[in-house]
Amino acid sequence: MVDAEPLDAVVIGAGFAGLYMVYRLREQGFSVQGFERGDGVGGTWYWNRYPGARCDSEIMFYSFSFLPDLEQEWPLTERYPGQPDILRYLEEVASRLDLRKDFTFGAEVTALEFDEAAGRWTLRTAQGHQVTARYVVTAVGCLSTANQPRFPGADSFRGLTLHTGNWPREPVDLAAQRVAVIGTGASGIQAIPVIAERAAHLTVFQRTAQFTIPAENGPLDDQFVALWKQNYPEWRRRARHSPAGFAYNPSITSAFEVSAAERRAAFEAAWGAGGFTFLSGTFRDLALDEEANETAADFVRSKIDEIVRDPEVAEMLKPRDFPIGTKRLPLDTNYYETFNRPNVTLVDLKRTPVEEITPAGIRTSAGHHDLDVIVYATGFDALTGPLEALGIRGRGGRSLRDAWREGPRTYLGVAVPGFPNLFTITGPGSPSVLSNMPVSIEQHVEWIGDCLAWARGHGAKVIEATEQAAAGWTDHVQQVAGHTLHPKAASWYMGANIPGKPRIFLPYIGGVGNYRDRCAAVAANGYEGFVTSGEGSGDHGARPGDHRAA
Ligand code: NA7
Repeated sequence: MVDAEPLDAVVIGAGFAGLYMVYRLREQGFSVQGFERGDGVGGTWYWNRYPGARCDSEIMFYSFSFLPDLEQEWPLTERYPGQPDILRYLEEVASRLDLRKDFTFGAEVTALEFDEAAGRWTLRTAQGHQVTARYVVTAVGCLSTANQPRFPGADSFRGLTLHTGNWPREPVDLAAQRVAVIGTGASGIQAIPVIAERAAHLTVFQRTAQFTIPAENGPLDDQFVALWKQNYPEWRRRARHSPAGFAYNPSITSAFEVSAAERRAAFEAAWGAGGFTFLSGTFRDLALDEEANETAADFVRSKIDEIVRDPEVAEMLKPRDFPIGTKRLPLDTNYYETFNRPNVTLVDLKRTPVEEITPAGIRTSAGHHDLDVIVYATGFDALTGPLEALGIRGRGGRSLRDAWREGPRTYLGVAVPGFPNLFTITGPGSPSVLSNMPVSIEQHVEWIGDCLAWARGHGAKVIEATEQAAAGWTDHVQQVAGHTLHPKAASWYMGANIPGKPRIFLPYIGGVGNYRDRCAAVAANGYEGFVTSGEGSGDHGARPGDHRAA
């Protein structure tokens, strides 16, 4: 399957990012083809079909802002949209914009090689497609390469083995089954209460206890929805210029400006209201000051004591290894409550580690658990994993994996020196997973679209971030993270969940609004930090920033 027609651009992925990028480039008159390994659109929401899968962003913010008609028509049913709703939304977007014809589905990209003489990329898939394109835009998501631990004997298990991030499309019947869930991150915390209701018995294998905050999910009031829809443009504007892509005001009060009783009352109110504002909306120093952070952590531990009836189980569930919020804070529905059920057992893997998987279950140092199903809720090789899996080779045949051996080096999280004409939507070094994704995705898609239009307008065939710009940005990303408590946790933000992965803070924590301004300034200054050349490699690097955007 060799496509002889050279393209202007290829886009990899058909989630929020890939759908909008293909649409945008098509509208701008570029010839563009999307490649997607799944058999349909959806990205994250195509793969994560596990029981209880739901978005932790509120539904009002979790959609595109560039489709005003759909924005008005789409029902805002529950506070947090479930996986089936989001998938339906993206399918509707694909239909309305007639996007499926521009994608090749069931096509897993395994090689992307840059031809320096031609200034073009060649893309190959495992299924035998081959195309060339001037530009590559990756829209592969930040959490799409599953982390699959290799326990001894794992292949011998006779029951069903599943991963939350790669859940089958056909319904999985867990009724009357003895189920294990390994992992208590955001996915495990969503899945555990729902699986517990269906399974005969559920054993939860916990390595690190997690803080979680009630989601307080539920139907949205009609009047609230009507008012929200009337004011949508203003909500969207505020989200774009906010710290995390939501239109809420962060607190300006320190945890120590109030009395202990007032502090507790503030946490109690936020716990009752549900959602991420438990941290950002209560006190301004929870992410910055260990003592302040500890007041919130203590509050959650006290809630665990209130909710969980068995004191020994409550103790096992209390997180003590990291400041609250430095690992992604999950939102839950009845998570701690689930451990009061008679059909649920909690196993602490730090005390009694897994020794092996057997044909009949899991053996820990304390004994054997008989099982029919093992669910790995063990997360992802975040941010860098999905990009490194594409087999990207840039100038001099250098692989991206090699270039990032000591951690990702990017300019604005959107471009990589040595890899010309390659753009990474929500790549490492951008707000990405620390933000409401559709807001960050729209900003990247629009910025990349403008950049390619500018390059075309200026006759540039090759555009590439400079080493210097990437070094400056990469240092800045680490510096900003260093002002927070985040580097103190062994989190996937730090690459700590993957053995051998460098410990570097991967996303940009400087805020969505600030980041947007920075990107806009780069564009306004003639794509400062990029170099362009007219044809192939001929005059590479000849014209750094000598154009001004129209
Ligand atoms: P996470 O947040 O990475 O959670 C994975 C969980 O699996 C976490 O509790 C890990 O424990 C545990 N884990 C990972 N490897 C192992 C091994 N080898 N043995 C036992 N336990 C293990 O992934 P999620 O899918 O829950 O969430 C990812 C993001 O998706 C989420 O933050 C949202 O943004 C959406 P650990 O804490 O590392 O000790």
